[in-house]
Amino acid sequence: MNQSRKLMTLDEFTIQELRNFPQATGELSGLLRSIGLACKRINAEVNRAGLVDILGALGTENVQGEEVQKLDDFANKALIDLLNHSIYCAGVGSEENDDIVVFDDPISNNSKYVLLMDPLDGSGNIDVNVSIGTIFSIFKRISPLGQPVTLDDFLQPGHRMVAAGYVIYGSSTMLVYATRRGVNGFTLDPSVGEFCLSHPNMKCPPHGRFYSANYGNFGKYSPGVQAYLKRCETKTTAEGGPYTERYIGSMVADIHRNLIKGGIFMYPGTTDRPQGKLRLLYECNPLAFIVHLAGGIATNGSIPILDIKPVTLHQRMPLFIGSCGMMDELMQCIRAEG
Ligand code: AHM
Repeated sequence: MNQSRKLMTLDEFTIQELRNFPQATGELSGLLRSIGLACKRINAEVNRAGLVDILGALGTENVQGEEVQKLDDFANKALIDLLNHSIYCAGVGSEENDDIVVFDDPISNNSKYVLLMDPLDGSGNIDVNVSIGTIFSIFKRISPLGQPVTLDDFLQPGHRMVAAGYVIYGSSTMLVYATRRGVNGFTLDPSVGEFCLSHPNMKCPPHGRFYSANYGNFGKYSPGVQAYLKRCETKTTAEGGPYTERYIGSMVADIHRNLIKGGIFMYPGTTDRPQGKLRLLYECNPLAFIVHLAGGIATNGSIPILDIKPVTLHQRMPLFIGSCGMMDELMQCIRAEG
């Protein structure tokens, strides 16, 4: 490794981006910095999770009726507290809160942006040391400045998103951040505590060999989805080799791998859960934005995820997302088989 190579930190990167936009106020960069700081705190807790009494369930249920893990709760509070004390965000919608959290003070009411987040995705994996992640998306409010934000500011279709990202707490900790200018990945350097640009201008390969689905649900998938999965079992990839099934059950990790190596991830509707499991606002939308900006595709099986107008904060949506060539093949199967 070339030791003299200068790694650009997340702060340096956002400042450099600002230089290209003299009219920018710096609010979005400030918001990203706050998210980065909160995620460093979450990372520290995730890394210590086996050592302190923070593993396991808190004993309460979130609005989805799922058990809240202690780390989920910590991550949710860390992000909301930090954003509340910053001056860059007018309110937050979180998977862990029933309603939006409005930062109703004179400075926050003049912030342009609202944030939606899944503070700790894949939390069912916390106890077993599998990679988990924080997912977020940023929208410009549609309500007038100077007032508290309203629910409508959060229920905007994904194509209006300004930025989105995720942090994966894995073998290394990485922040992947997308704006309309592209997708960039920053790896946390623990020696200096900074996210450093390690994956500039990320592109999702058009083809890949990984397909990720929960096979336990196979019998409950639609004929089109079953046909595609059978196709992956029997046909060869665009490069000629076999497809490989990889499903971690932690979508940030599954999608991160497929984004870098090429692949497809799906959480389809099932006969007993036609809308699937994943939340449109906290999981599908931000990952769809990132993958789309990297050249991939994300749909609910019939329309692009980013075109869906949300109806409620916590609504669920089937998700098919990944390399454009593989997504085309999937859509052919869905069209042919239903
Ligand atoms: P969570 O928000 O409770 O963590 O659930 C979301 C996770 C995704 O990360 C993952 O892809 C999916 O649930 C796995 O679900 P399943 O175990 O049903 O395959």
